[in-house]
Amino acid sequence: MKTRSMARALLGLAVVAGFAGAASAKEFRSSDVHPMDYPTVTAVVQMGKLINERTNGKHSVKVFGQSALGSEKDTIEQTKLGALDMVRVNISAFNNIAPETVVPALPFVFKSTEHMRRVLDGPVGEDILKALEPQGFIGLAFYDSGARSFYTTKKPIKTVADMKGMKVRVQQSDMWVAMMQALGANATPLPYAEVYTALKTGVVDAAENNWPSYDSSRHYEVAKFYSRTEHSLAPELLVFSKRVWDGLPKDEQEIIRKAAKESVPFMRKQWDDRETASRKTVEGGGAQVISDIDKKSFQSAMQPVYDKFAGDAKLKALVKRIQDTN
Ligand code: GTR
Repeated sequence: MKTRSMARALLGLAVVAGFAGAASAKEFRSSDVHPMDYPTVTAVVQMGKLINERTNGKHSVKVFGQSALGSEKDTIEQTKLGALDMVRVNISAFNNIAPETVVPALPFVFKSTEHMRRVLDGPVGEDILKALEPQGFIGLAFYDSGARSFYTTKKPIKTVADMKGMKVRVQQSDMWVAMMQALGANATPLPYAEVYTALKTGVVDAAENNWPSYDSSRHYEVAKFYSRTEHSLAPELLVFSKRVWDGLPKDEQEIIRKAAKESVPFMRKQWDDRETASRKTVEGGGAQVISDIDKKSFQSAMQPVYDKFAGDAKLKALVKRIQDTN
């Protein structure tokens, strides 16, 4: 009898602690589509270490990689509901949720990696992160994702004309679908984890990504022509569930925000090394790199995408602020 009432009292305490949220220690769960050694994953692990130190061991972060918790689209949904605490995705996965996120994914919007970093580290970046809040997310940080280029299974792409009628896998974003239409190709939106099989079985003829993803996903084994179109520098994005966030005390929110920002230079260092290493791996693994690309032909085909997805005054202004950043 005594033990039972004690157990009941303990259970009551646990419930109260659960509701209080803020009072209880937590292992924040974060999702990623990449393997555990990928720079987006190691950066979030690093951020978790900082959080753990600075909350004196109270909170920690556990990253689930390799799409173990689901696709980017699904894990964003879970994060909104608070079933997941954090998610690291490419910004394109947010395109259909918050229109401001379309802007940094737009083709050829940045002049260089340095330009992209300066823009996202500044007020434009902050405004885009803030635009996520009404949708249920706290935007914590942007990570690098390098330049995305097309890779194909049958024949290399050199000019826009080569893309005519090609079936191209894209991320689950209407803007990306429109981009393929503008290039004369047919877009097939698919979760990342399904791309290898889609390329292998001929469901698609092409996909596009940066060096590290082309390498770690082993897409280079099934699509060996890598054409350096470098059409988008769409960055990576790390967000926290607003639902979970609102239950945390201010000082802990600050610790999380700061740790996320501090993980950015850590990530960039790893990213730069990884781009070089991945390029070596894919070339060693038989990929044929095509550098002689008519980039102008790609760039000039993109106007309809800008008109449709960055046509209103607010987004046009955001594009202009990017172009005006040195
Ligand atoms: C990668 C990115 C992933 C995912 C993937 C894709 O570059 O890091 O988050 O968006 O591309 O193409 O689905």
